[in-house]
Amino acid sequence: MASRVMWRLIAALMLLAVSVEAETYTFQQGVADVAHPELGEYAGAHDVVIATTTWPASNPDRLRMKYQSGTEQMNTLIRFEGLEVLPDMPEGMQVSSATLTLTWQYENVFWNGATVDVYEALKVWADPNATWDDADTDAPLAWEVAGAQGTSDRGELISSTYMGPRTFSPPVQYQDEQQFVFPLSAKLVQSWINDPESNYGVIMIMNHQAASDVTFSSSEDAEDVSFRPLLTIEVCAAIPSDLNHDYYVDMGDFALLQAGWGNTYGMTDLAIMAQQWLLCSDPDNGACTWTCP
Ligand SMILES: [Ca+2]
Ligand SMILES: [Ca+2]
Repeated sequence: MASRVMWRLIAALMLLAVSVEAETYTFQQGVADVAHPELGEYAGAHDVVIATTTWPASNPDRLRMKYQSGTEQMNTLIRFEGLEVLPDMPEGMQVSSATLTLTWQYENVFWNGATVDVYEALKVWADPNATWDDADTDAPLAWEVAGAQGTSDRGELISSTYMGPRTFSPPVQYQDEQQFVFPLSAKLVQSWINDPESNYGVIMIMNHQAASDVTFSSSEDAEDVSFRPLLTIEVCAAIPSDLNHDYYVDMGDFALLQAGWGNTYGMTDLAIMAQQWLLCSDPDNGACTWTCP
């Protein structure tokens, strides 16, 4: 029985493998995606550091996340506009993964290893006029909680990334031009493509469990455009049982399957749906390991 289910799953995957192909797109300020030159040179990146000090104003070419209880804090806001330039996705295709790559630049050395938390930003923030207290000093529009830390300022935690150890003795440092990859939410990035008006980007905050400080190139870094923040989007077929493409396998998909049994969705095996339902009713479940064919 188990082997029969497995065989059907393999057959379903093989069918998908021949019918669709994954596609990867990159967005970096002033750079054209070599795999998709038709999209042209990208110019939609915005980033700004909001801080309890005046550091950001004199360092527009840097992004920084810092937490030091009672003294200094810095959070970074990043937004990639214009993602609707992506070609219309064929039926059944959607963003399957997205990451943000940042390039390390020396600023401080002798700190603890850093953990950077990424949240969805929920307010329209201005570049470069966002500050620690205001999303936009011109509007004016204040953050609910200074530092964009209120529930109307930021959404759910998207990812929490430990960047590795740093110690004074023995001296272990992050290296100049070392790249760090921060996972984003595929569902969120898909929403930026479908509804550009809802794209407020993300806010990156040093995890408050431990004081630490990290510095990266911003989209204004003129030294080398390849140091600038890089958004990578992978597009491929949705989880086969996610019939309504909302990144969950749940009752909504089952209802669609019932209504269109045997013809509308090409999904006629309840065993496959049940297996994917168990794993993927919560897309943040690490066991929901659907990957592009
Ligand atoms: Ca900037
Ligand atoms: Ca679904």
